[in-house]
Amino acid sequence: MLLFLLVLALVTWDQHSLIVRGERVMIYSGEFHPFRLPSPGLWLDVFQKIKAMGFTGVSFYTDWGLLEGNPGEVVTDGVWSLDQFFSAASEAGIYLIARPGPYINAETAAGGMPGWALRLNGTLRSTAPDYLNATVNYLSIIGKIIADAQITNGGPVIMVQPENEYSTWPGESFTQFPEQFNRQLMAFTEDRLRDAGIVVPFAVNDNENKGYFAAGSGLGAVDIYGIDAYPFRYDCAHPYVWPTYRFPTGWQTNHTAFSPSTPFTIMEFEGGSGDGWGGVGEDMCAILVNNEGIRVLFKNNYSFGVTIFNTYMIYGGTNWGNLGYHGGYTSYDYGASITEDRQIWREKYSEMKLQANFFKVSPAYLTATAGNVGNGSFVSTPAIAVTPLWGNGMKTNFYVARHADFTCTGNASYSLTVSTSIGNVTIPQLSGTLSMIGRDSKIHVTDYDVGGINLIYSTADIYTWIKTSGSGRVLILYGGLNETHEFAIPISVGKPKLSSGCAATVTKIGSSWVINWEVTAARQVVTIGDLTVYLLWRNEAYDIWPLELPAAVPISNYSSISKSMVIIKAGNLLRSVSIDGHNLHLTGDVNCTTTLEVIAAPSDSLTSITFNSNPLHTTKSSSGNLVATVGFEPPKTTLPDFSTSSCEWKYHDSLPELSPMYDDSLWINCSHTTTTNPWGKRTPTSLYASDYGFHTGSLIYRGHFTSNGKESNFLVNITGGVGFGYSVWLNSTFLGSWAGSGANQTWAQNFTLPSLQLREKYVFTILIDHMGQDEEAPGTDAIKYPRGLTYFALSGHSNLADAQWKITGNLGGEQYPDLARGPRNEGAMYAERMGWHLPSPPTQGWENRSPVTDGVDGAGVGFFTTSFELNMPDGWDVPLSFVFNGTRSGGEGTEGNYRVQLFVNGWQFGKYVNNLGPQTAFPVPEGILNYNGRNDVSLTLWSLDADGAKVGGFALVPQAIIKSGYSKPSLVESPKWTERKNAF
Ligand code: IPT
Repeated sequence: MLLFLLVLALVTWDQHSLIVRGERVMIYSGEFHPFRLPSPGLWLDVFQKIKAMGFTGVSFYTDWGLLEGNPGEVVTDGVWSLDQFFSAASEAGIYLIARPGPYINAETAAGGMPGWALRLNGTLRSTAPDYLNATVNYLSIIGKIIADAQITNGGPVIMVQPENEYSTWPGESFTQFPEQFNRQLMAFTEDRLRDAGIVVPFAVNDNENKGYFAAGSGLGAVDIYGIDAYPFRYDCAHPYVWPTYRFPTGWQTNHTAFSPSTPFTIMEFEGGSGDGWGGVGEDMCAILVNNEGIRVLFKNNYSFGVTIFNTYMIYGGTNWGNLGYHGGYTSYDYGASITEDRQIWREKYSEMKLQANFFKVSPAYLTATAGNVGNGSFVSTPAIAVTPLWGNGMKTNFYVARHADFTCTGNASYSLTVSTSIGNVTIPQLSGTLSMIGRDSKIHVTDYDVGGINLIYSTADIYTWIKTSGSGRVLILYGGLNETHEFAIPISVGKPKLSSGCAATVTKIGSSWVINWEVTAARQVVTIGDLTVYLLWRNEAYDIWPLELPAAVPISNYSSISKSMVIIKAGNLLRSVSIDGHNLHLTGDVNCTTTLEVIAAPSDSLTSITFNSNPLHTTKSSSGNLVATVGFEPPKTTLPDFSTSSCEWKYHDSLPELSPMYDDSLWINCSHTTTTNPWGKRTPTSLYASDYGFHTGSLIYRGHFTSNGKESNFLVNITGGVGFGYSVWLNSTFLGSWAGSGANQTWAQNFTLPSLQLREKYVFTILIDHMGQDEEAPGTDAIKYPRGLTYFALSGHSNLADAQWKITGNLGGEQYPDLARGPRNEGAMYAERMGWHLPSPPTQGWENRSPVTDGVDGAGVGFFTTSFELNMPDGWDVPLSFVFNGTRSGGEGTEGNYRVQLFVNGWQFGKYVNNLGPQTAFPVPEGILNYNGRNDVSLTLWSLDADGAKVGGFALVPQAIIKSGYSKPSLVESPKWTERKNAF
């Protein structure tokens, strides 16, 4: 019993915040899915980049569908193992929120359900016994894996979320809560996870913001009630238009009504956005949710007192191997702070870093009480809205200011009347006004504790502060260029001294010094007794890294207010710091020659600096700070040129089904006369791919019939998901294609047949692109919406049952052979069934033929493969992308309707649709790519046009050359081609 209590005490909470190991902590977290970066050796890199932002947490989903593609066989080794995810989180000092589903949404195929679940008779996510039973195996295995990684077992996991947005049920409203479904299903899922050993708190993510499953609300209630919100929505084509209808207001009122005894929690808040086939590209989504959006909307969240805050996504990654749903393409970059290829150049990375670091050093926020949005009482103009957070006992008040119209791109001037320990003051007191320039928001503070020194107020945002040696303190304030700002400090702290070049005015008012300045690009510094205050332009603050020194076990690299920190100015990235004696050891990245400057450290006796273990020559800056330079001489890297004869492409036809010699006797007969699919069937036997175990990549149907000599037309209705396409042949005669659109997931078409001979045997061959299953709202069974041939008719031949259909998808279907790469990596194409996309395919005797200069001649599929060596120097991180040149290439008058799958060492890392786009660059991570040895690259090139297709251009392009302190990832195990005896 005592042990049980000790275990529980590691993570507790009250109405204000989570309390970890007895200490309040701001859970400032970002979403990152291990399965979207299948190179486990790079997980530490991402965690370190998140930690460097000042974040304390990461939230992650696991994808049931990828782990249990074969019912009963849950695969948890290789890239599917979470061991390195947990150890990397601990090493970086990041707490984890685990979200194992079983339903996860997340723009994954079937929302993370295995394909075989589509055949369940019972409604998915209901209490139907077959559905519940289906989840048990996965939940117990993943539950145990997560349980072993809990903080109570020395791991990083502090919270678990069962299910996902399980808030609505068709036809139900909150007042008629559907007990029999929602509550029992949640309770069942929770019980399975508790049985597996989960002891940390459960959280819920309610997208309705209506109190579903809040603590005390009945069966299935969780410990921590949280909400989800996506106020920017998803219109990346109009990235400067901020929708207003989902702008958050009144969240503190909702929270106190629904869950007064738990911390205000946002489980998902839009940190990027998504794009689909035929869209505008993920970089546009990064503009929709950019640094200004993060300033205005994130700060608005803080005004409601959020203390468990997760942004979705912080790093998106890749929908490799067909893991995505049909509404998205291969990139899951998400326009997130960290790009798909792990770079951090997007300005919102820096903006989030400023904000998260503020909360790390502001414990008073964790117990403050959110007030209500107001203006008149505090602020001089109705153009500005101010929401206060009142200090409880700790006296610090926070005033969150923004344009009253939060979308406003204009400027407003204001002054603020704040309540402080020296009475009510209208600020700025000395001169000028505060300003809100464009889309912006400010956090003004009063009576803010800087390690025992009281900052009476500051109009400038606080970035960070630390204790230096003795009783020294260094505080960093920042603002936008040319803004006027002001702070006040008790005269007892000392007399302000200005650095050379600091143009601030200093005035004594009553018992305080008031310092007023205009933000300039040049640094200004004021010293007041033991306190040094940096008055920075925001963009200089971007280059400054507050880093935690390691602490004793168990805190180690996790965040704690008791930790010592250093503040260093550097360029691209700092990852970690340690001090031994007079030596400062830094690890980090540079992308140009970079000066390192020790702004503040707990010791004033530092004399030397190492960077990534290399000693640097140090000097003192004019202000006395220790500085050193990291040189940057990019290495010469040799990359393959796929377009010249230096690169030998081998070619094989990948649609032998068109040949009269082809034997499909090993194919599966579409013989099911019934289906459990809720959409019913309109054909004599079911032709739904999921009824025969095929759920991914592509599908091929073969329809055999004997002609009565009267057939004139062939009608098909086919569904493959948004962006899908198909091509249809009669014997070897091409009948036509549907090339796809960004809007249709189903397309019916009527083909004219050549004249057929009485009593002759014919076969239709239909190749269909499978873009992944849909996601769903609970209770809708939308996931089960079929893929494949849903209807056909032969005019002049009324008995549909005369046609004998066969189907194939990936070889083996649910009994997929490639456990390393998972159940979704392969489709139906012949080359894939033979496994030729795997490294070292048997190309002896194959034709030399290039996808770029030769391509494929008619409608059909060609398979092209080549190999090349890479030899990247150690200590350099060079993210690489395969880039297709989207020129429409083919014969005269061609439409350029072609589709390419990119395989790198056997991993499908790209589905390129030339006529839809928008994605043309396909990042492939180190680890999947062998940076020091042989790589095999293969393309399936499917021309949907009769006159064939050539790939417009294809190149391997470095996206950055970074001298990096990252840990070089080990090579991911990528099994080679071996003969597939049962392949057909
Ligand atoms: C929310 C999901 O929970 C998450 O998995 C992801 O799909 C996200 O949307 C969009 O990227 S659900 C939405 C209705 C808030």
